Amino acid sequence: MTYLAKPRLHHPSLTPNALGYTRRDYEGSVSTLCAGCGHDSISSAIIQACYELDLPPHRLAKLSGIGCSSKTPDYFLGNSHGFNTVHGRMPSVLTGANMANRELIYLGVSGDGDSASIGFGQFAHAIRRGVNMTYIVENNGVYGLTKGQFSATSDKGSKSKKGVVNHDSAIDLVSVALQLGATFVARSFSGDKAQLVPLIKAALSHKGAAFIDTISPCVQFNNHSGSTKSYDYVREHNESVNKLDMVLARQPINVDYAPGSTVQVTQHDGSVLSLHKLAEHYDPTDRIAAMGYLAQRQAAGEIVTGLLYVDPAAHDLHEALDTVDVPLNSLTEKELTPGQAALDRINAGLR
Ligand SMILES: Cc1ncc(C[n+]2csc(CCOP(=O)(O)OP(=O)(O)O)c2C)c(N)n1
Ligand code: SF4
Ligand SMILES: [Mg+2]
Repeated sequence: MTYLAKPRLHHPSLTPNALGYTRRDYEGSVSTLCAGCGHDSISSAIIQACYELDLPPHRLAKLSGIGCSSKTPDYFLGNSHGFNTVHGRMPSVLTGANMANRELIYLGVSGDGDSASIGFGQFAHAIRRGVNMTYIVENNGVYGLTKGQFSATSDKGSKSKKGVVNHDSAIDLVSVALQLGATFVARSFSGDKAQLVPLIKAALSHKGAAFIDTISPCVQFNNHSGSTKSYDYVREHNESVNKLDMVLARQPINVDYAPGSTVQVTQHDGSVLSLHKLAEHYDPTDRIAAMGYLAQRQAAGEIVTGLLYVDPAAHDLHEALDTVDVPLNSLTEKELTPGQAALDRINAGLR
């Protein structure tokens, strides 16, 4: 048996959401990850976010690659569509699924090895194309599943569990996502649920490529004193740029305006992101400034977290390609074979 199903018991005190589902309905099977693994906390944040957003589980599609992180979709959203793809290939499968059926909500879950090493090209192209998805990297700086080798996000100078020093420069996926044109870019920490849950809710409501780099300590191989992805290191160097509240479009929207300290960002679906500034002068709608700020704080040894950039008027790949408004499998023979006159018109347009 490769997984353990959870008993279908609902505690009577669990509160149902607007759809009548409890948090339990968004869970998956029992996790087989190491006790204390950051990835389990991210699964829990995903469950909480989907429950709070009242998302119908059958409208979600979760996709992943290979790795401990990529195993996690088995541990949440047990009633949603799922596809555990090949190592580093999740982005292209997600892009294809999204092109075929634009009505589902796409959640890509990956690891730093999966996205910054073998799948770096796949990651880059899905982001630059603006695929409408939430893309979460569970970033522990190692290949956890294959026993702790450095990944491409391991910081230069950081040490392995056995004391080996990493001499290669790290790829910072947040900086790469900003440079490639992602329209929602955030970084968080698996140990900070108060920050992570609203970020996931906002990303799931965003139309376009939403990327969340989540530092997620690997307790087995990368939670020691020489690591820059350990619980202690991240807690000591975490610098949050803002505190996020997410107000759903279907609720009456009354947000508190605190002049000079709160930014309101309305997304395409009408939901409002209320960002309370913690870092002075930080503007999450200025992409170039965000890139400069990140580089500056990184040089000072800080790990910047929070919503780093959002473009509220983002466009996605379907708009760029001007695709039909409905899933491809709902097209009838009449639409798929419009006849000789339509073909003649197309041919004439190409001459
Ligand atoms: C094509 C291919 N190459 C290599 C592997 C071996 N492999 C499996 S998981 C993995 C790395 C996983 O690291 P990461 O994505 O960071 O996930 P983590 O386990 O750390 O969560 C590797 C190299 C594989 N399964 N397939
Ligand atoms: S090996 Fe590391 S990443 Fe994998 S389950 Fe254990 S703690 Fe998590
Ligand atoms: Mg990893």
